[in-house]
Amino acid sequence: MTHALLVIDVQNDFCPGGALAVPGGDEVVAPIKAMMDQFDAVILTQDWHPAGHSSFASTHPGKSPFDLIDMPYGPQVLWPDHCVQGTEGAEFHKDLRTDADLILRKGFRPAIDSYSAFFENDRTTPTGLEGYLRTRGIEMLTLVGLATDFCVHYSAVDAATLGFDVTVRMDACRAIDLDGSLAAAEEAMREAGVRLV
Ligand code: VGL
Ligand code: ZN
Repeated sequence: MTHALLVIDVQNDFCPGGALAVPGGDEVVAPIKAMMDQFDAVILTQDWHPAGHSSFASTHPGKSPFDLIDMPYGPQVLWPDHCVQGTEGAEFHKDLRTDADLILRKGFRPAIDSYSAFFENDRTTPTGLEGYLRTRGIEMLTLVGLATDFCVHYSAVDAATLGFDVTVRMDACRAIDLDGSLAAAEEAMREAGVRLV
């Protein structure tokens, strides 16, 4: 079976010193580097927002980072400005290997956030990744990266729901952990049939 490594959002803004730093975010780089040669394909995702993106608290007067708002597609956490297209914060961590087959950018539509590498947060707009994987004959996915409880979580659940065989390597992931979001994410991933190792 063709097995791909899907590396989620290992970008400067999610590493210590970044705008939306995930505790220990840079610790995933070394294990990911060591794993990359063991797969038939490697795909990197890159969170890639235009300035003034609707997921940024700064776009909504009176709102603060980590507030929850209602968007036309449902509730949305507001974030500090992060991964703005073309900025240093949106670049991959300098030690991440970028010799991947595909770099998939997501979150570029101003009005919709996109945690998952498969569907945006309206849960219906596809990113095109499913078609890429299927046309390459990829049936198994191992996920690593940032953050466990947001982009890794939603990507893993969508992949399993779409019928891929999905494993999350927890040792190569780190979480934001807002109000129990890590425990909830682990529960949701297990329920969807994702293997957590
Ligand atoms: C992410 C929040 C906002 C992530 C991206 O990569 O988990 N989280 N944008
Ligand atoms: Zn984002």
